[in-house]
Amino acid sequence: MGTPQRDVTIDYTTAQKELLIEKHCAFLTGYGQSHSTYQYGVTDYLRMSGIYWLCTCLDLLHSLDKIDRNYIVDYIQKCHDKTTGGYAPAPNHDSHLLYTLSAVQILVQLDRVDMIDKESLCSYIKQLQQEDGSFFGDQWGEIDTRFSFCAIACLKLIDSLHTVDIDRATDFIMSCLNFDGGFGCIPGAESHAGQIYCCLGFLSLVQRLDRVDLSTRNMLAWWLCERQLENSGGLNGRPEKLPDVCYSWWVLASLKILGKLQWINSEKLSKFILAAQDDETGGCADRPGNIPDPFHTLFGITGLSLLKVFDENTIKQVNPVLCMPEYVIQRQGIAMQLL
Ligand code: GRG
Ligand code: ZN
Repeated sequence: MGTPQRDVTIDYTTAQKELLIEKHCAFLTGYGQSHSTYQYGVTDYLRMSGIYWLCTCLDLLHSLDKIDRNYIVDYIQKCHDKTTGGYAPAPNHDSHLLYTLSAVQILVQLDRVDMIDKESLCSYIKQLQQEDGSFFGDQWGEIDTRFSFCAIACLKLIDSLHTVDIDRATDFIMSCLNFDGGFGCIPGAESHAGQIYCCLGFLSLVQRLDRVDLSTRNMLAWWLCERQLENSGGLNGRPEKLPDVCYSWWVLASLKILGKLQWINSEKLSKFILAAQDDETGGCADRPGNIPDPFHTLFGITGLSLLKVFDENTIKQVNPVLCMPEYVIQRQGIAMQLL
């Protein structure tokens, strides 16, 4: 017997079916400007990633001209921690690999790599690597395959992969592979679609997808496509969980890396994503009817981009590994492995 499914019921006869581009752009730009709101005040601990979500989504929607580039570049400089070489989510916060990746992604996207002090960034990342190849997220020592991905993605974006021990880092990722074909955050931890994206993304960037053998790849692709729920068409992140728009990214990007995107029912999933748009405020929520936010708006749009349900004049092509517009990756001449 398969695992039971939990799902939500959506009335697709009345659900939103059109892509609300103008409203999403207004929602995203408004989010970046509403500095006096409670929401803004309580989210400074992740602001750098918030800016990355906004910029990437606006760029994919052909609206990057709506942001104040100088303000953003200036903000990123204020978050640079000269002591460690990394970036913090907000000025006077501690640097962390998660926000370092977001800062590097934004600077690359805005074509301002000249603002990056490569040497100090590389030494920051290098000193976070451990004996077993894993990476601390910051000075406090949490280990997670997310941080391995962040370290390698940052280095790849500045053409400095050689800075760390790639073989050991790859061995650590492989030690997080589970019997079901999925990956967890540390060895022995449960498979989760977000961690699977990080591990496959890592292997793609270091061009070592050969470390996952053919039968494991198939098992993993099965596990991933079983995330699609019968009733709503949305994807969950692991068995028995509810569907959530952000898994349209974590699951689809993973399937794209494995060359198995066609194992998902694209029509049902795109209906679910479109239904999760808020037709009053703009933006996407995790599920239809919930409150929208920039995180789920980005991953709804990137999911639709991978599914190619709209043409490139509507949503630009997204890179499945770095979650940045594909034209930026091409401009930088960054190569990665896709099966
Ligand atoms: C460049 C896109 C990009 C990412 C950088 C931070 C990172 C690398 C990846 C995060 C991967 C990850 C773990 C995503 C999952 C996020 C999420 C929805 C977590 C919620 O998990 P639960 O267990 O929710 O609270 P469920 O859906 O299982 O109920
Ligand atoms: Zn989510």
